[in-house]
Amino acid sequence: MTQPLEQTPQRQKTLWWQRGIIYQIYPRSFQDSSGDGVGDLEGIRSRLPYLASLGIGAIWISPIYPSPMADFGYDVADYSGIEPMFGTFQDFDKLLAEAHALGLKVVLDLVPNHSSEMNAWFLESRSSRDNPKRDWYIWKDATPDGGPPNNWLAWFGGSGWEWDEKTGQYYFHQFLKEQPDLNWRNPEVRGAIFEAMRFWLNKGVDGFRVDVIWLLAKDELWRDEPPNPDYAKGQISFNKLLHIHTQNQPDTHEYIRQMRAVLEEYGERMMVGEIFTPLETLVSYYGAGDECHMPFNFSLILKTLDSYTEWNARVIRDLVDRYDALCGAGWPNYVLGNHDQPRFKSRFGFENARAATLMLLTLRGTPTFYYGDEIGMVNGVIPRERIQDPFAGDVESAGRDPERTPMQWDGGQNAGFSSAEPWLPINPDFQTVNVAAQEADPHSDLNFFRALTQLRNSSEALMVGAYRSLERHPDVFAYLRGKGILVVLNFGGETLELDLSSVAEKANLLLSTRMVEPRALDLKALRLEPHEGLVLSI
Ligand code: ISL
Repeated sequence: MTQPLEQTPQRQKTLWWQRGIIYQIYPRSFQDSSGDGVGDLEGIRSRLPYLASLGIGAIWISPIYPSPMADFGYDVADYSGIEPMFGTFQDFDKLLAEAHALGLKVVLDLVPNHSSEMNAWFLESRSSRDNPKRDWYIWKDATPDGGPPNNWLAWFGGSGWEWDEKTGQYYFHQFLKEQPDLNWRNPEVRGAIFEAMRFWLNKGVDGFRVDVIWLLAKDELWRDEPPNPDYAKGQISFNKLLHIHTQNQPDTHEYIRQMRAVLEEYGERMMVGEIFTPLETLVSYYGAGDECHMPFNFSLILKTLDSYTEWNARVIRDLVDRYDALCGAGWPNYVLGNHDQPRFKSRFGFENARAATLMLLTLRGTPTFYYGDEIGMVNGVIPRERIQDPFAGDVESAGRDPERTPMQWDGGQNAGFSSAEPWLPINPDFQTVNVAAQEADPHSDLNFFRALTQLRNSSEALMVGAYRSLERHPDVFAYLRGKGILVVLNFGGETLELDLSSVAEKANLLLSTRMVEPRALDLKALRLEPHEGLVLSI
């Protein structure tokens, strides 16, 4: 089991994924080099110097495998290939080598719960009932009245069962019908996924972000799921049931241990699992230090699967306190945004974005940061006729497209993302919110982000020091990191004066969200401007 860091004898024992910031790249939207309006590997490679300048430790790239793109890559047609739209193996190898030369780790997305319906495995499986791969997916007979075998639903709407005319059975899919679930109870399936992992690990990738890892095992008795008594109109239809037979099944932990064992063959590699479950259950995915290195902690985004966490000092302090304690010997982590969730600047309010960034990078644990958030990108505006996300149908909105708009590199044509019309519209704010404009402004969001990562990377206390929150003003979240760092965040719109002299008399300001000059401050009367965040040394 991983030791709490304070107890590890030498600090160099901490690993890259504990010290470094993970930066998520949605490859379709980062940089297009081929002129088709969709981002690609060569585009990412061309932006490596920018990525290195951010002070991050690793990039996680959303799926780049061959895919019909029903769910934009989360429908994998070949686990050991590269989607031609994204490039070639040569492009990938070059990207990996150059990233490593710049000191950046590369984490790939692994989607083991389901494949694409166009995956050769599924094509075989659906070809006949006696095909050797029939049992690689989940096939069931209809009920006597011809209905699906049980009431299980798909996340993106409707029944989770799809009738296959040719072979006269239903197959199960937790997402789109184009994404059939693999049968993880079949050891051949597990072996095939482990082989795919080894394929990429042999190439030198540093780890995997594992898609919906908590859904791998399904109830062996295929029991109906009970209705959700708290279901309210307006929620996605998937929430009509309580998913007690398709989520968090005990056997999933065994499958994760087997995946972890594959990673252990390669030394210092990392697996971060995508899991949406209350914190008490979430931490069970550390296992005994033999499951996920990190189960993603989405609590700064979601309160429940249907409601967002508010930007409220008490709410956030309580959840950080609870989570930090629950982690025990497991290494914590925090996420503010990803390709499935509205941009945090839009969620928390524009005025709070810097304080939120400062918090993410100063809490104890690995931060995962979403591309574009460092320049303050907000939810994009998607006209109805340009909606791409298949999930949008069920939620009656643009679904997840607003957080997937192209990276804003400059104020020129298509924001420097592509020479062609981009697959999703560029945000209307791109002329002011872009990398080139912000490079030139020492007080920009981009340069604030760099100052923050620089500070974090130079401070043992910020990277690995213990966390302890302080009880103070209702609008303030303040905490100590290690022995010498104090972080104070004003969540409200009022100027405040705090007496923090019980912590120390004097402090040195290291960084403020307002980017004022570093200076000595008196903690007996510490002034905080509205929405301001401070990192202080004491
Ligand atoms: O996006 C969501 C709601 O905003 C989630 O319900 C999401 O679908 C779910 O968390 C699973 O996400 C992952 O698997 C999906 C894929 O569409 C997502 O992009 C991926 O992050 C199926 O592979």
